[in-house]
Amino acid sequence: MLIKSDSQGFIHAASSEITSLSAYQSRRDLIRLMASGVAGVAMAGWASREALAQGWVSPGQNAPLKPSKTSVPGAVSMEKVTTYKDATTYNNFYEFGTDKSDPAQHAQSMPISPWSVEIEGLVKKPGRYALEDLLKLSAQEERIYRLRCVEGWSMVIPWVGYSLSELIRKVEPLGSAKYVEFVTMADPKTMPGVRSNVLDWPYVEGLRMDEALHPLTLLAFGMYGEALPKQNGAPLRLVVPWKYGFKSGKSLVKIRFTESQPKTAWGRAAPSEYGFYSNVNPLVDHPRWSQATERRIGEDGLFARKRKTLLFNGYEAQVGQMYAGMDLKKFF
Ligand SMILES: Nc1nc2c(c(=O)[nH]1)N[C@H]1C(S)=C(S)[C@@H](COP(=O)(O)O)O[C@H]1N2
Ligand SMILES: [Mo]
Repeated sequence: MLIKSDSQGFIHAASSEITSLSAYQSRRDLIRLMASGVAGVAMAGWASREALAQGWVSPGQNAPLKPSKTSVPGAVSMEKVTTYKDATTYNNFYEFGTDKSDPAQHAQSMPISPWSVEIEGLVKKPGRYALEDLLKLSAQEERIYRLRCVEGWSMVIPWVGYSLSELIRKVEPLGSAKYVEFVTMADPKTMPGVRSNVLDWPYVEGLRMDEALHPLTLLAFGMYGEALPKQNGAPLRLVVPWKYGFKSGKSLVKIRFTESQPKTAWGRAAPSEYGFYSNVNPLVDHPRWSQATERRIGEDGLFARKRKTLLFNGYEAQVGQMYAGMDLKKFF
């Protein structure tokens, strides 16, 4: 896609498929500039140039999604969004290898159409749900979440999707369902990492029912105004913004409602290192490293300072109540 800005600084796309991204990033920056008191047409020019320079404009290779504004309090971070390039080339997706550059390189051969998600366990409406039906189940919203990896880096990503609770309510879990287990794609033919024993495949994650029903828990189909790139978990993934990144399973194929706490892939691999809750918490260290600070991807210049990691990744006002009275060191 070819993009240029006119004398007023407004972005024009040469192709018909202008992504909502350029428009929305400009809007965001305009709002930020207005708040800082800068006025006039120069603003628009600055915003569009900045959007291009920063690489915020995506290449338009994935199907555009048309998200509406988010309806969930706390779901929009005002921090600078991570560049599309960083968000799509620095990834964890061990099914495609353990290097950060592996997913972008190797995930492209993963077939994602047709795709369906099996709903099973303690639920009134189990069955196989086609991706097309899941996409239509509720209005897609844009949410700009921080994602904090347990390894000590973070990003800010504009996701597109809807609250997982929308799907959960549709399939009607039984009263006995206390947890939700998430199973992701594991195909040794197309995923080189699945042929290795770095983890016990498939990658399994889980949430307590109240966490799964929390409005911030996002079933994501896209990012930056487009369908998810494969390396980021196409065609659908979870995003749980107050937990370490590994709780956000990519390329979901199964959602199971259970009475007992699911055995997660990382929990089975290293139980003393990766607890079931894995809430972001600067006061609870990983046994091998501190969790007090983080490096924001894109800010790693010579003079870049480390950021202080926030309790529940900054979402304490929204989610803290779910853990009232819990010993967060014990339930790490
Ligand atoms: N299936 C699957 N999902 C996964 C992972 C994985 O290896 N396999 N890695 C997790 C980890 S450790 C992180 S930090 C996030 C990274 O998401 P991103 O690459 O879109 O930023 O995905 C999570 N989801
Ligand atoms: Mo992670």
